[in-house]
Amino acid sequence: MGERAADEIEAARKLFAGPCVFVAGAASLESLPAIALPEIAFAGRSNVGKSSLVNALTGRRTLARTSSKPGHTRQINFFDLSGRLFLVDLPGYGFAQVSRSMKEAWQDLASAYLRGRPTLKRVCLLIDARHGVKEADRDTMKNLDKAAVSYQLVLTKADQLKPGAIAAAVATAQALARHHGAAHPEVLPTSSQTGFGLAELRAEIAAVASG
Ligand SMILES: Nc1nc2c(ncn2[C@@H]2O[C@H](COP(=O)(O)OP(=O)(O)O)[C@@H](O)[C@H]2O)c(=O)[nH]1
Ligand SMILES: [Mg+2]
Repeated sequence: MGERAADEIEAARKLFAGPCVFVAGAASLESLPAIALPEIAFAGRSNVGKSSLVNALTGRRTLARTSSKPGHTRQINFFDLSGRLFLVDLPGYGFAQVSRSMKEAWQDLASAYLRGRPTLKRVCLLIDARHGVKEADRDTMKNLDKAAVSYQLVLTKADQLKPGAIAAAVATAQALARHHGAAHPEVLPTSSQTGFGLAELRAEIAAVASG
């Protein structure tokens, strides 16, 4: 499995080369944009590379703000890709540098969005390829299973590993995904820095959004 046809790769490349505009930054459920397009959300621990991946997928350097400071993205950011889908950059979890109450407020928002958004087609659950699935990721996986929200594990920062270690990290994550009801069986390794794996992830997102 996993081999994408060349025409799917090319169609996805074109889609992601199209216009991508910031729609809204929602800090509360009331300020979410109206339901309009299929949505693909990016979730994961703070600093895992969510904003970098949204930028790299769309070939923009500064669309989603990136930061070396964990916990930087404090709202849910929506980007309209070519009028075809919304890319959704979620606040990270597991950060240590904010107060407990702020942390809970952000997480409540993210989990309410994940559980209750009818147009949400897929969550890309980002995992640092060097660190693998952590406790907080397992909690998120369980919650997504429970809410029956389709998700796929996406390994980030693969440029930091040798090819053999990437393959091993993918295998480990895939073995785990098999035990989770709502998890896609295939795990995609990526690097926002080198572009590794981005064509395949674009094709997966394009297929899910149009399906
Ligand atoms: N080596 C490497 N570093 C990355 C990659 N993607 C993101 N980073 C770095 O990881 C840090 C956090 O990235 P960011 O996108 O802000 O993470 P977020 O908190 O999940 O949105 C930044 O210092 C990025 O430069 C990658 O593919 N490779
Ligand atoms: Mg971010």
